[in-house]
Amino acid sequence: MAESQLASLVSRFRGCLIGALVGDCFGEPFQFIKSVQLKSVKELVHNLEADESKGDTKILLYTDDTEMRLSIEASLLKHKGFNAEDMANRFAKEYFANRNKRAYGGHVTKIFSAWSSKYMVDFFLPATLQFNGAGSYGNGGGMRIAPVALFMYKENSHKLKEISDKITRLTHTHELAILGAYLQALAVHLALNTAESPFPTDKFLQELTESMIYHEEETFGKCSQNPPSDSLKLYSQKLNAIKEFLARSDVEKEELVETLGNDVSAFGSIPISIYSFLRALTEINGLEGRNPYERTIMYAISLGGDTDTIAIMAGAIAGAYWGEEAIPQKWQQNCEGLSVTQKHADDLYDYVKTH
Ligand code: AR6
Ligand code: MG
Repeated sequence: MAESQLASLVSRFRGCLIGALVGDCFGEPFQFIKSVQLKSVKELVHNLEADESKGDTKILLYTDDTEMRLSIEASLLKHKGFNAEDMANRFAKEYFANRNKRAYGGHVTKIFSAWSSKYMVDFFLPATLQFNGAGSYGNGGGMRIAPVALFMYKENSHKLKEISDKITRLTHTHELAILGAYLQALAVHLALNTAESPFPTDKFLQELTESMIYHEEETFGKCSQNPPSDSLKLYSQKLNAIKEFLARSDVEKEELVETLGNDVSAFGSIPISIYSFLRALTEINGLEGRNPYERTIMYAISLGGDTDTIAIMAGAIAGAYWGEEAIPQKWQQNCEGLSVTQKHADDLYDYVKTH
């Protein structure tokens, strides 16, 4: 797709959710591999593209990331907004139906069990008890948040944050998980609303950074007697690091991972997902001939670590900007859950058009 041709809004809605789905399904096979190489990511993609449907194509399965994303979409559409009980029940129902298939996070499943009690009244309570009351800082909030940016397409970032926070708090109450999920939602929301070409990287990073500085101060306090320690400015600092990395041409994977992370924590995965999208706006060695969406997914996975979740988050941002057309048909058709994802994207688009 030529850089000057921006995708239509409906194509961006579909691009966002299908872009996320592909990231999850393509990232999943690399999830537990110690050292992922770009060469092996290319091999997976080449095999999949070369296959002429001889009957031996193995559909790539989605993980907990997509399972929970689909529940969020269904619940938002049904209730025309956030409904804690309905969303919690959908999360739990899907988990108990497929519990061995989707590789859920190590602790979040305790919350599903608590919700299933017939005495359950406060659906926000079980998450507050995780990790001795500290709450989870896993990336489970960020991995599933993309549809919220679509649902809130016409709203401002404060409204976006309100709903992102509520959905995240159902399972993750650590402030870094909540801020991280909001950062991911905002990145998708900004990409979706960007009508400039080429993509305005500096403006995008500046908006994300300003918003994170504001919310980090709001969350942790800006009182001068009690200045937040470095760790409490994690996201704005990592966004600054992204800007510096993008200005250099020689960044090694080790340095990136050491600074931005590539693990199951929100702060160790959301920044590197945003970086992957931005880095893939320009050519990447070894990925010549690939479009920016394809580069985003293949590059994000090649960084290793929590590959399905990093690729789902990078893919949602890339798809929201580049649109459905940038995602090769063959890639889409090899993913479990394509038709329900397409339907949810169209339903969310219809919802925002009429509200
Ligand atoms: N203290 C120590 N470790 C923590 C803490 C904490 N406060 N919070 C999280 N962890 P979980 P998720 C670690 O269970 O966020 C799937 O593979 C801890 O090791 O809340 O939904 C998905 O694809 C815990 O087991 O689940 C995602 O990649 C882990 O973070 C990921 O898991 C995950 O936190 C999402 O997991
Ligand atoms: Mg994961």
